[in-house]
Amino acid sequence: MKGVFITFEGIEGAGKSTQAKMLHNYFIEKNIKSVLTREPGGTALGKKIREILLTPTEDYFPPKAELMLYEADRNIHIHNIIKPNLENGINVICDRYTDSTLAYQGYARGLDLKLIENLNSIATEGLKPDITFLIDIPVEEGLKRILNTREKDRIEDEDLSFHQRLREGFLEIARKEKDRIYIINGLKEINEIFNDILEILKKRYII
Ligand code: T5A
Repeated sequence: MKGVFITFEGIEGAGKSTQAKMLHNYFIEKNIKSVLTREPGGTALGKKIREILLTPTEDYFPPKAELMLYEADRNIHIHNIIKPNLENGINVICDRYTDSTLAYQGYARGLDLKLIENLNSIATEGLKPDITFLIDIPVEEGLKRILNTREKDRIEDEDLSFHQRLREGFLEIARKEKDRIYIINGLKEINEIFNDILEILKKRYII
């Protein structure tokens, strides 16, 4: 039997990593095989790409170069982690995936959405998540949470309008793919959000 492919998406500081980790721990406690991974940087090669993508640089970083690096990271990730685990019946929980590219490089940066969809499909070799949780919070709240914990990276350092377009982009993507993407209110308390996620997984017969 194949594993279930679950992705978490959202703006900066939405609480995706927190919920992805909680779900992974839940599976492990229930003796359900699970792998927790992320993009960019889910593989050894991907970690090098992540560093290039997120470290501030003096060079002009063309949006298309940025896009192709995210897609290269994804293709390496698909071959080394995502597909092999799913094929071995292991659930894969991925912190960010193709919707992030559409939202960041497409809706926020302004690259052509069709171009991104094509590259997403090449990078993933057609593999879509079974279910996606979009943790939604206002931009100001997400950035506040990040500033409470660490320094902003290259992308978090974009202006407020970039982050607003990003949030709207994610919501638009979710409206277009209602069967796959569930919008979760990220302003709730951490355990309450996790319970909302478990309820949806139960309803979908995933747990
Ligand atoms: N990117 C990525 C692209 O541009 N294109 C792409 O194709 C892809 C894949 C990756 C960057 O790359 C970009 C997006 C990103 O800019 P990242 O590290 O994966 O970077 O993404 P971040 O959003 O930066 O990850 P964060 O860890 O900062 O945000 P999370 O995961 O949403 O938030 P989390 O869970 O770490 O929580 C942040 C803080 O809030 C608290 C947590 O304890 C933590 O302190 N928190 C809550 N506080 C109150 N209430 C809640 N419900 C809370 N939930 C969490």
